[in-house]
Amino acid sequence: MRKFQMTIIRFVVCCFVMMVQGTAEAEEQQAEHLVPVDKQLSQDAVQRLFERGRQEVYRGEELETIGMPVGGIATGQLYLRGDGTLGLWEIFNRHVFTGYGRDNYRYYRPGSPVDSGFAVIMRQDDKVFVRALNKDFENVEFVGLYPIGIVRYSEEKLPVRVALTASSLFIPLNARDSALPATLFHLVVENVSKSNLRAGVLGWLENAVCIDSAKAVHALRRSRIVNENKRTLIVHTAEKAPVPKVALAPRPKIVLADFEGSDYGNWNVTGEAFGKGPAKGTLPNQQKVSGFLGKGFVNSFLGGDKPGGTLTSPPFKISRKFINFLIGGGSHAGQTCINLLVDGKVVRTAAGKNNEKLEWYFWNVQEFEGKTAQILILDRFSGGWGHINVDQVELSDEPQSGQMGPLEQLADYGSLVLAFAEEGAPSQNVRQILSFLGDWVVDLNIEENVAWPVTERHSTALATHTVGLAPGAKRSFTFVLAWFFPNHPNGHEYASHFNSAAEIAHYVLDNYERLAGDTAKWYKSYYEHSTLPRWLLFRLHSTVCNLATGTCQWWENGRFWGWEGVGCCTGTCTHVWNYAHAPARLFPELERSAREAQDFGEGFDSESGLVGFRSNRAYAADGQCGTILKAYREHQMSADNAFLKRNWPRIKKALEYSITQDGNDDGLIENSQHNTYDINFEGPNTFVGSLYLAALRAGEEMAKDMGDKRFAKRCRKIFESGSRLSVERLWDGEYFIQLVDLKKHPKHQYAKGCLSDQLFGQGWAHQLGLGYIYPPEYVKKALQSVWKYNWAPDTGPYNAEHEPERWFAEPGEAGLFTCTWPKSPYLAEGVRYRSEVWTGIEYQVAGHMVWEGMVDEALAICHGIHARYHPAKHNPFNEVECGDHYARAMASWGVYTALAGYEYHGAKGHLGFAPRITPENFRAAFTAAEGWGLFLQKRDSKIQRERIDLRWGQLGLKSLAFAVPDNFRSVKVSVTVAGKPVQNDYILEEGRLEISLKKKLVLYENQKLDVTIQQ
Ligand SMILES: [Ca+2]
Ligand SMILES: [Ca+2]
Ligand SMILES: [Ca+2]
Repeated sequence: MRKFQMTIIRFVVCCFVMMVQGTAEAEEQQAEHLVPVDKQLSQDAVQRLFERGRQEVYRGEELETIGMPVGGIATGQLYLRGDGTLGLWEIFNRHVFTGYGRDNYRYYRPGSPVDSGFAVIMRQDDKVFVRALNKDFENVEFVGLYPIGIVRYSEEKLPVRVALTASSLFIPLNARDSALPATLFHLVVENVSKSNLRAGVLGWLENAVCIDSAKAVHALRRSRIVNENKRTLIVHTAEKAPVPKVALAPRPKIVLADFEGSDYGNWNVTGEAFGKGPAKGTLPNQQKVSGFLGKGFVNSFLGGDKPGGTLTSPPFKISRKFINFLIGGGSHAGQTCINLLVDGKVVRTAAGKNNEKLEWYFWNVQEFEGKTAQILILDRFSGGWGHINVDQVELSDEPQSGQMGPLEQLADYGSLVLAFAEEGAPSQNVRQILSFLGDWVVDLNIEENVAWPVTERHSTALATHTVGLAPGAKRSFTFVLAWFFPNHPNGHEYASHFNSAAEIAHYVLDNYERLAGDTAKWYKSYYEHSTLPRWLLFRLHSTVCNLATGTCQWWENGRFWGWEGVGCCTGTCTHVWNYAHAPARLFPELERSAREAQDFGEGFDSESGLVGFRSNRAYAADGQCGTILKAYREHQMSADNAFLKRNWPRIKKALEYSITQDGNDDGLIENSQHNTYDINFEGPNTFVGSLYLAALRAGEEMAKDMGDKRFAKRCRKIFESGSRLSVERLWDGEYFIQLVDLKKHPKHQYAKGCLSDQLFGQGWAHQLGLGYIYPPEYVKKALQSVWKYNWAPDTGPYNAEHEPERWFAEPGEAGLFTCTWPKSPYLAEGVRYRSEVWTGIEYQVAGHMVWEGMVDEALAICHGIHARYHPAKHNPFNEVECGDHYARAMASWGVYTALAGYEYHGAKGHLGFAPRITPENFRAAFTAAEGWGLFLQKRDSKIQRERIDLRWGQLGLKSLAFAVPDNFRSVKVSVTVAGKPVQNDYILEEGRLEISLKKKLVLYENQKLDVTIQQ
């Protein structure tokens, strides 16, 4: 790399004049640019960003938004809410799309469709108190740091204080145990009174097996309380209901309405939206409507979304078990919907799914058979999707749906367990405890074995024995919640090792010390033993939780697969996942499987080398180049060359595809480039261009590793040309622009704009130890310009003038805009999402800034995100874009590795650090291919000490690299493991110390390698 830097100095000099001129011109134009140069960051404010600080404690209203994922990786999505109750419960293999833009960037409390909880039991002086652990407590505090959530409860008049800890098992490099569909709970009860008391815990859980299909299947729910292996478990299952002795043949169906007439007949119409009679198809300005039967149907889009109205059927007798109907249109519950009224009350309701297509839906109405009812179709919404489509309302003995099948194959069929790690109290004690409780959402039962019709909701409770606690004494109670819902369309990885939720709960408790111990070890290494600011550690690790949400799937065949955000959009999209570093560094096997099964597997066109960007046959220029970079990263995160060897022919082919797009080997891609902004860039630019150049460099390195010298040379040549030409043609004096003919391509370009992602590939190159792909002076200047022109301490004024397509930052909040035009007229039809703020881009840019030494700016950007996602406003664990828990946000890990100046190449046994923050005293957790631990550095004027404290697995080492201060001109280096010297050679060049060990060594768990650098 260094040689290359020499060769580029020549054109650095000749372009410098141009840089200076550009700056002067820009200053003049700044006045009109609505992003201020003054970022309103006082020295004090900047200093505070760097302080280790205290852990944030959230209380009161702040608890409302919190939802920390506490299930395993890719096992669904279960939230620990701010008050310690569980929420969301998306563990039943549903497909849920979580919304676009403001639909999900909003203030709300995550709901909870399943009843569950814990209560503390206290007996003192013949008094018994039972208090549920939730927000009704006087003092509730949330101090969760992903993956461990902690909620503390206290009340002045209560003799106890309780701390609830909930977490999934989370052990970097151990994906399988980190992907258990289970949550571990610890409840610590402390006697804070002055006299003895007895305390215990009550836990309860609803049987929610068949949560969605309950309304359609003929089945029973069964709940058992069992004692196994000295543990007590609530085991929830479902089973086929016995077939009635005299099976009734389905009676013929009755069509209540097919809407084929010219008017609504004896249905009553109000308002304008439904018109005088059924629609005959798609209405003016409506997207194409399909799925209705015959020629007519109800469609309230008459006159657009604005009008409202109602359509009410005459009374009819419910004379069948089901009501079937077709429904489409808006998803506004209660506002664009169809309701069933019995005795004037709404007993069933359904809304559309923001889709014009009508689909079958049904209600199980057995409990109302014989009663008189009415159907009410409602349009009470005038905004987007403010209409409803309905057709073919029928009474039938059979539900109409394509989704149903045999019970055992239903998506929500399986088992659900709450296990107490010890033997529980006998049921008569539990009965007594329940008598002290108030009202419960769902009836509690304590029977040892009971079954009931699946349409009814019941919870089951178990209690621990109460134990004596002297004043000041504590006792902890351990529970495991486990679920087993294997019927995902692609299966679940966990289902290849287990057969039921009970098996999973036992596995967790059988291996408790190792699993919980390793989880705690990571948590402590990352959060507690680090010198990094606590707020920053919180933020950078918080996005890792996206792995344990609906965004990610780990299929039964071992393939890791991701949406962009929960429920949208499909296919581990190459260009969105381009930004996500966390999974590859923490669980490299998952990313390797995505490369092999998708990018170089199902999504790979072996004829051309095209990597379909959604496992399809579609090209995205940024995604194609990013795939090469990811492949190199996955190789670096491997302990040997096996991954590279297996995939090299396809990696090379994929890079050749990009070279074909370049067309003339000049290192610039000029043609149409579809990309992550969901549009195509035309002409050369450094967004795709820097990714391309970094990919060529990665290709060169991999080719060398594979002994393919010719290809390495070719990559190098194209790279050097592209690097030179980019500066010659795309440098505008302050930053890199796009060369495009706006007359020919008036839409979706950025031209002379300042794109935040303009150096995306350079940031990647640093992550992979590939050095500079453009001259460093230009890189630094461009990044300073991104800061100057695109980061606003208040996004309000800019967004007031240039409204974003979607709002991910509200006025008053700080943020980095995708693109601005400080030196040329704003392109009103320019690059899509131009005036939006994406956390994934912010982390990408911040991470890169750290590599360039712009640490203040990087931390300010990250703090902007942290402030936007403060729980007073939003769930701090859910950074959204198109959907919740957006994958791009996992770019945060790139900031973390940059702060440590982390460099790693597993196959070569190389590990290096160059802390960019408090290098005189730095500690941070790190991961490698087969092990992880803590890196420590101490520096004074004479000596610098490094320690690699391996805490899990093993680490093969052949070479090390560290940054030393400028005044360390010649040094003496010693390397030891457990006090024993390790033979080595070293060279010091420009502040970088490279140490090569004479023999490869393997560091094992709990071993420490020490390096002393003495000047
Ligand atoms: Ca019809
Ligand atoms: Ca309407
Ligand atoms: Ca070219």
